[in-house]
Amino acid sequence: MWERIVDVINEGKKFIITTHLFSEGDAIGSELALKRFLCNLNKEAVVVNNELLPPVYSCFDPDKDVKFLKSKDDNINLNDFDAIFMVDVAAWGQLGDFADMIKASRITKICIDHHPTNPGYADINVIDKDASSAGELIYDLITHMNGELTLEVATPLYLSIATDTGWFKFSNTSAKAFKACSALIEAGVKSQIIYEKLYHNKHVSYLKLLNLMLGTLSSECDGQLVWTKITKKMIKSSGVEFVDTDVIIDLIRAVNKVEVVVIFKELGERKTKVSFRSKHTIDVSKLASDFGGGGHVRAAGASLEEPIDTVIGDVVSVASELIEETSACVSSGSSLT
Ligand SMILES: [Mn+2]
Repeated sequence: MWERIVDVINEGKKFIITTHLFSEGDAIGSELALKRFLCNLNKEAVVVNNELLPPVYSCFDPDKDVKFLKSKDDNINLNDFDAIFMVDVAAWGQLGDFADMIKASRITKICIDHHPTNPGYADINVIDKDASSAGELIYDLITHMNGELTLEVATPLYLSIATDTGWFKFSNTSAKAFKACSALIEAGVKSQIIYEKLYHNKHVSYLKLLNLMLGTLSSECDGQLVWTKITKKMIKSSGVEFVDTDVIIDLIRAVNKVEVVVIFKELGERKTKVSFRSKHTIDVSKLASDFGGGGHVRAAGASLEEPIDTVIGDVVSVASELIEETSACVSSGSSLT
């Protein structure tokens, strides 16, 4: 599966790496690990994203390796590079306007991803929907090439796998993911410190936002569908700088009847981000793709050019319909055996 990519790496000198908008642990971990691995092979590699690094991840990037596409200091000419790696990117649309630049260039386009909705849009595609994370695939590539698992490479790989499996809680928590993490811990990764940096770092303003979000909690379908929203006003009045929705998603998911959790985030007057999570029966990647997004069976998202309340109305009605259809013919998949 890696032959073509190994050839590109061996024959090339200069590489560029990028990932999707709204980047998170898997996206950032994968690109940092790949960059450091390529540099260990004495290649030149730069990470360029179409957005700034979310501040919670800056401790994983002490040398400021992640560059911002629109920064005035770095002038990126894609034709200067041998190949671009797009990691954890399921579709061109997830790259924003960077996609047009990449498509218009002569550069060899490589996609390494694990989203089942990925159509294989690049010149070379390694898409493994059974991989827990893009980071697990980068781990595979590195071990396939007998690369060294230095701590600088291992730490972002662990960040990828741990965050994309919800710290080994989700259905993608596999024996392979644990094997990779076992090797990463042997390489010196400090799991507890990574967890604390990510989740025990919140300001008290975050609890204020959580309180406001819980105040907007609503449900449908006898409590199987629960949603909440984050408006710009709520962010401003609570004073938070970085909104981490994982905590609220986990809180809602802890309620026994809940099957689908939806979080609506207002990004602008006519711009709304929707995050979907499900527990057992609903394929939220299908739900997300109905609204122009995509993702996984249990975690997916979409961005819409509509005001938040319009989006809430549309999404809740489609999701309710799907839940009602599904619960009529499927029993819960929560059996232990
Ligand atoms: Mn991922």
